[in-house]
Amino acid sequence: MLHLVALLLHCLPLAMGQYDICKSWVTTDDGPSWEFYACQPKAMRMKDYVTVRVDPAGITCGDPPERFCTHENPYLCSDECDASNPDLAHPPKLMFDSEDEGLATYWQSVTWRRYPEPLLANITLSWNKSIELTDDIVITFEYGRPTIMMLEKSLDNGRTWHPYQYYADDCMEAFSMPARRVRDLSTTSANRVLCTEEYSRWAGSKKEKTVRFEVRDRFAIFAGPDLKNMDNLYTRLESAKGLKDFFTVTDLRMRLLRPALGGTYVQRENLYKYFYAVSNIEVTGRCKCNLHANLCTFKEGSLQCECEHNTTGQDCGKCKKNFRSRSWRAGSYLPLPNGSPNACAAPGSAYGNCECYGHSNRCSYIDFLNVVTCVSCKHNTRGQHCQHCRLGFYRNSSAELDDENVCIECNCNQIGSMHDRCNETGYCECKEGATGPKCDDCLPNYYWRQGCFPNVCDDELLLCQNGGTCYQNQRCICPVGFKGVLCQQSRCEADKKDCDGAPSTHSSLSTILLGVLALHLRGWVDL
Ligand SMILES: *[C@@H]1O[C@H](CO)[C@@H](O)[C@H](O)[C@H]1NC(C)=O
Ligand SMILES: *[C@@H]1O[C@H](CO)[C@@H](O)[C@H](O)[C@H]1NC(C)=O
Ligand SMILES: *[C@@H]1O[C@H](CO)[C@@H](O)[C@H](O)[C@H]1NC(C)=O
Ligand SMILES: *[C@@H]1O[C@H](CO)[C@@H](O)[C@H](O)[C@H]1NC(C)=O
Ligand SMILES: *[C@@H]1O[C@H](CO)[C@@H](O)[C@H](O)[C@H]1NC(C)=O
Ligand SMILES: [Ca+2]
Repeated sequence: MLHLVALLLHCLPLAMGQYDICKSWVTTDDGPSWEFYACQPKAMRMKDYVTVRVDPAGITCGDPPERFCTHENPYLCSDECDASNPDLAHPPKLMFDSEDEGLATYWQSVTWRRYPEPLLANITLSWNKSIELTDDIVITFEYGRPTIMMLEKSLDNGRTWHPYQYYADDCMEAFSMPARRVRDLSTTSANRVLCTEEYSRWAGSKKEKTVRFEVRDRFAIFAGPDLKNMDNLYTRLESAKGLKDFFTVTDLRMRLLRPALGGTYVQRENLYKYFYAVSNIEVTGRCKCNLHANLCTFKEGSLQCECEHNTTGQDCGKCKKNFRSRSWRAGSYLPLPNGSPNACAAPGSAYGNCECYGHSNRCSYIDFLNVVTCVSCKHNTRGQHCQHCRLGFYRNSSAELDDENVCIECNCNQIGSMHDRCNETGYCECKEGATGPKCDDCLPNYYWRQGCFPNVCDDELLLCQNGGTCYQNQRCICPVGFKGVLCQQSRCEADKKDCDGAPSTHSSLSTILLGVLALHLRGWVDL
């Protein structure tokens, strides 16, 4: 029978909203203990933690000062951008400030004075932390939205980039893609990268200011129009491959490819009205903590999960030291409503001190040795604690003991080496004449031919004699009349009968005839 306290605490996670507590103290028949749940931090305004970079250099207006005008007032070009004057400057940070006074503050680019050369700008946002988007990305443009732009994302702190969404007033012309709307996607295409024309057409710069990346519309495919059925979304996030990752980013990049044109063609005589101006970039999301943390704090310039469940790392992506008797796993939203914590195994459970560095999740007690040992070590490890490398592998010196890459295959050359074991630095043991870490090279004065063999001839010590030439260190090609490994032997000495130098006076007619016949045959064969 459960005590009332337990019942009350059980209801707590639901009352407070889903997945926002990691553990609670419950009392059962066996006495009080902790109960653990899958948990995640609250969604936050991510623009407060971002670093921004605008490319190329010199794309921000005001250096030197420049005049510009608007599509609404194209012949009154009295506005000025001046980087040296705080009142007239438009630096990138104005895309992330809070506009308390209600007055729009914005980053602004130089004008399109170099037309027809394209006016290109990249705005790159970096968090140095995996973020899970929970609401739409909303980019607000003053003075008109770009006619062509692209949104890209990175999942690895900017090392690789992937298209996220394409935006154009004519998708076919700009990207050779048909125009689609997120609202028309289905459960199987919810993570499709598409081109939309919804945010690029001219509708007056005051009326339509925002460009969106629609996270809510994609969630709604599973959770219904008002996101009422979040359980269904969470179930899908666990089961549909790639769906969670689709909403995860470490960096975002807006590639602005063509500015607003005011609904007509580019007017070359007035290029001061073409530029980009962004007043706000709203990114709402939560730290990705693999369902092992409900807090995420800003420390030393970076977001960091406050990991529970005896996990650690920026994303709670591994088990704490001494809690590695089981492989690390992310928490799961399932089963509903509390999910599974998939906590790292704590000491005190069955074989508390069985450390396997994450290479095994099973320990066994060996009676006659009185030791607990890891069973079926993975990642090419072996040993009581999976702390050694299997034969034919060596220790990766730049990897921790709990790294999946801790053991590297020796890769000894099968022919050149004695066996496929190697020493701690990856060196194989070579047969005679072979060398190199993997024994796939030959020592000087050896040549490679299914193994290393000593040179028969070379240009220094083992010289072919009597005008013979050395062929690939393997043999001497001897001139007519000589033979032997180094052509050191005259055929005359070896076989007095067909000695070229001194033709025999006793040669009979038949030998001559045979010779002629031989020449004829050779000629015939050559033909
Ligand atoms: C913008 O970033 C892309 C890569 O994502 C790069 O190819 C392009 O050259 C950049 N453009 C500018 C103007 O820096
Ligand atoms: C990124 O975050 C990691 C982990 O918090 C930190 O060690 C590193 O210094 C950060 N890098 C930058 C460029 O801020
Ligand atoms: C984590 O380890 C602590 C001991 O340091 C233990 O009290 C706690 O129950 C463990 N948590 C989980 C989820 O295993
Ligand atoms: C050694 O380990 C590091 C860290 O995990 C990894 O990046 C590297 O690829 C490993 N080296 C090899 C040869 O596997
Ligand atoms: C491994 O073998 C190589 C070549 O024989 C040698 O230079 C190296 O010192 C050896 N490393 C160790 C750790 O024994
Ligand atoms: Ca602003």
